[in-house]
Amino acid sequence: MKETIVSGIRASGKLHIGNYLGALKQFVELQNEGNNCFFFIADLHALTTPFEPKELSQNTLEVAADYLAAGIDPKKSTFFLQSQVLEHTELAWIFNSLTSLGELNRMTQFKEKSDQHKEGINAGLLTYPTLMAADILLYKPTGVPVGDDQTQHVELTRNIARKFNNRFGKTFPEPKTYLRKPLRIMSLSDPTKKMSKTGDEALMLDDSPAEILRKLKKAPTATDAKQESPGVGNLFLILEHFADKKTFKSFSRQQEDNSIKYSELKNALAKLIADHFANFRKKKQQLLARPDQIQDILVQGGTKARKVAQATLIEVKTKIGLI
Ligand code: AQP
Repeated sequence: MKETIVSGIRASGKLHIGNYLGALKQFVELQNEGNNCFFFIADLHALTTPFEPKELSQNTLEVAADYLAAGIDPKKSTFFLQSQVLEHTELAWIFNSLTSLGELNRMTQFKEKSDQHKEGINAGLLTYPTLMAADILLYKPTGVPVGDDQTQHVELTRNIARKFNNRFGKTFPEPKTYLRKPLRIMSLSDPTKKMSKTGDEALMLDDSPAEILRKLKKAPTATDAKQESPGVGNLFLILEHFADKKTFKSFSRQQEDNSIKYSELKNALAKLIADHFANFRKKKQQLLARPDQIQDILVQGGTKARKVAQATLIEVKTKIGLI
């Protein structure tokens, strides 16, 4: 049975391999399986952490090009910019009024991001999950493909849907999280933190082969393979996704018998990642050479998304007595 799928990615910077393996790769698979997909660039969510106007518009173009170069096809998916569909913020306001402060305070992302951006903690960062609930529920999806770090927000979305349905009558489905395999790629420089666009240097999808190798070379490993090392665990996690079974087994065996040379592992991994994204890099360059075309795609996608979003919002407003 075909599913209705919704997901988005913040316009806070170019996408990295964590975004790809945790989210984007699945978006493309779900689209190509023929599901009814809504994918957007969360530019409003990008306002919740420090930003510069010029960088924000450039980041939005970069993320759009990342989506398209990775295989999101605007003929198959509704692909749009969050801020161009005004219903997102309107429904978010309604959901703010149905959500307790306690629930929002419990969100681990709020705690993590407040620690990361101590100078600029704004109310938007706290209410991020109610905007995310609106982003999702406007399209009444059955599934939300997100990485491991976003599952708590999807859980809150389900609670909001349930609360709304109980009080005002059945309106929203309670969408499930699509986690084909829970996955969290960690930072290369500090493998106790997740790889993130706004954190330490991440492996970007359009990094050149030389850049990939340079970044991997700096990743901490262990002096003795028997030693428990989160850095090595992270490299193997990435390897598992880019190497064939034979290569993965060979390095795993070397790790077990303590004969591994981490420089060889890093060289092999750098080549695998660089080869995997060779076509992607070409496509992204071509896309960025025509920003007007990217904008046209987003405007058309926005028009399509709005039709669905408007119908849901009218239903919601009627049920809660706003019309
Ligand atoms: N390290 C990661 N491993 C696996 N999945 C990840 N995702 C993000 N980082 C990892 C997944 O990517 C999707 C898009 O994320 P987002 O930009 O909307 O929000 P985020 O989780 O806050 O992403 P970043 O990269 O950490 O960006 P910044 O630095 O701006 O906060 C989500 O599905 C997420 O789970």
